[in-house]
Amino acid sequence: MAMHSMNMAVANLRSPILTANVNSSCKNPCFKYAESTYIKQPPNLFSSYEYLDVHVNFQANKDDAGRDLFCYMTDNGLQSPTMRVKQGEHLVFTLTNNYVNPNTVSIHTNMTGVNTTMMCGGKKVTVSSTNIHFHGAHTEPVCHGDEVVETIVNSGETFTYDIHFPPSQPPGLFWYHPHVHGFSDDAVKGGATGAVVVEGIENYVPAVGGLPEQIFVFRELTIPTGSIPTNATNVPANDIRVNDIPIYYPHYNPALLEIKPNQKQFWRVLNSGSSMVLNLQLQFDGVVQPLELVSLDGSAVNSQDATQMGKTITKQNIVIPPAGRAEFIITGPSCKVKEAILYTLKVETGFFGENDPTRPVIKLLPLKDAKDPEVIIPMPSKQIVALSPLEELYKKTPTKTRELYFSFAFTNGIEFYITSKGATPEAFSMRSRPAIVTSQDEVEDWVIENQSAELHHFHIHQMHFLLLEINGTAVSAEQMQYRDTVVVPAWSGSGPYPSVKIRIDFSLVPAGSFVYHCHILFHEDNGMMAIIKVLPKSNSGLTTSTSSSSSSSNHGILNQISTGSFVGDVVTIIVVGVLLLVGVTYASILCARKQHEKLEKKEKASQLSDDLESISLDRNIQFSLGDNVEKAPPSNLRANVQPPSLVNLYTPCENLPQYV
Ligand SMILES: [Cu+2]
Repeated sequence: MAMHSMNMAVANLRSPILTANVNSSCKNPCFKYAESTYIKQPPNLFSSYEYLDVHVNFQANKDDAGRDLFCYMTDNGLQSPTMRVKQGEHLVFTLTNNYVNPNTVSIHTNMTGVNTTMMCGGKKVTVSSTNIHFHGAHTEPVCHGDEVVETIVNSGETFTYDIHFPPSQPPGLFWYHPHVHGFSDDAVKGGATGAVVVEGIENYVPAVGGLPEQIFVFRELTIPTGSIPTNATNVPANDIRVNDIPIYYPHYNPALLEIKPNQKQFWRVLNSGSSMVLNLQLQFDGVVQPLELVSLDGSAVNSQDATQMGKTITKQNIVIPPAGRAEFIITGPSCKVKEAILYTLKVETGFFGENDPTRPVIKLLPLKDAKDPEVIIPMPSKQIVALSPLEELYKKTPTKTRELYFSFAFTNGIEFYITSKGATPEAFSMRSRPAIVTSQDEVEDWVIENQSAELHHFHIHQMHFLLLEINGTAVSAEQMQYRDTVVVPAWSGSGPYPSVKIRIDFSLVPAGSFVYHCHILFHEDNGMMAIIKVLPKSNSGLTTSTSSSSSSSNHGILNQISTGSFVGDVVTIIVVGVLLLVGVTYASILCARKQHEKLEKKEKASQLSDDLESISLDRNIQFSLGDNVEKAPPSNLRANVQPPSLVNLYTPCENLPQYV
């Protein structure tokens, strides 16, 4: 971190952007803590003089169970730090890609026919390519900004992002992660995620002023196939880890959190999994505790209505889709509470959806001498009564309505789509042109339907949108919040398709091209993404398209053969039939595909070059560092042996349990 001036930042960006600078100094990359250990906060990096200037390495590793792990590490060994900036400030994020993969020479098939002269950074996409998306930032989708389609950072290369959070950026919890089409699922599931905090939420929701802050970054961890007993039931799609403490199936020993008795804390939860849905509930001795919801997706609740601004919403459980965030106030257990547990409850994901069962994730231990977290939220410096300019969008009249839908088909194995009604479904590729063109003149309502029996999670870059309806019914005042990611429920196989209706004020959105997609990243990698192009305000003389006419020549041709309602009905019937017939096949294909990918990776791993051998040497010292870094592989924990738990040594409010 360094003091920075605007000129220095600009000069930095004008210097050569790609250098052969593989930093091999990152030791112990992508470590995990042992299960049932105390939660530590991710390291914090704070802005200074309007800039946060960081150098971060994209690192890869494998654990002893053979899982691919990915993470970000600073040169001095901070793993996946939280970037803390204020409204109006810059995050200057220099990324070095240290991921070496023997398959690097093979170019992603999506690149065929791509005009690489238009690309920013690397000119090819391989399995070791990476880049960064700053999720939820209201910033420009340009080269060196928050642009994910044409920006590629290949192995050994260094690239600098300058992310300007505008003064109107809602303060709250955001995050960063790789977003290379075709490879985002593995990287995010492997753990390459970190939090971004835009400071100042206390001025919007004064109730958080003075509270200790806990950031919880939830990630996934694949379950090695061979470790699951043959008679196992209710196996989750993935294990969960919170702040890099794993919670392994089947015993689900939660991570431990020490907290002063009855203490109020401000919890900021990021679901950075690539597919899991969290459904958080806090229970003390089986009694559900209130969660005072402060913010969703980094936007204070009740921002849509100046008369309610600053008021929290009392919830018994909070659903957080992959990529979503929830910030809320909890009150810690008293000394009389014997068991205080934060659970994630089972989520209905649809017939084809993954299994996200009920699991304990954090056990709260009231301790009189509990240490406070590093960050205490400041007291409000001013009371802001409306989150300008997002306020009162619900009162505006939309200038345009669009209809989109999620679907999939067994093309090229399996493809996933997000399609504007009337257009032909098309899996996203690096060649894709904008599917929607609009302008900053428009206020648009989008109805997004789910025509498949698995839920999807709609996300659009560079903005927040307002949730208006679910399944054609206006949502309650409590649900009508600004978000950047929203669940679109699964279709049951009969009846109307589930849908959500959202409103976007494009006058508040940066001009340029960016993407919208499902945030189940396996779906995104396999096509469920499209580009929207936002033109500047109308005095430029440019025109915009409607939902049934796109500026893209491809889409224009497809629209000429768009279907009518009768054909639409026939298609619906066919879709129903296909869904019923191929349900089991679909699941088998997914399993087989995953299995095949794992085998491929195993084969490739056996061809590792000297580069990877050196990484392997690093790995040998990985588990000797740190008090609670995981030393034993988790595979033995799948057996019917309950590992020892620190909790057995614990007496509420008296003794601080020691590590064993
Ligand atoms: Cu999806």
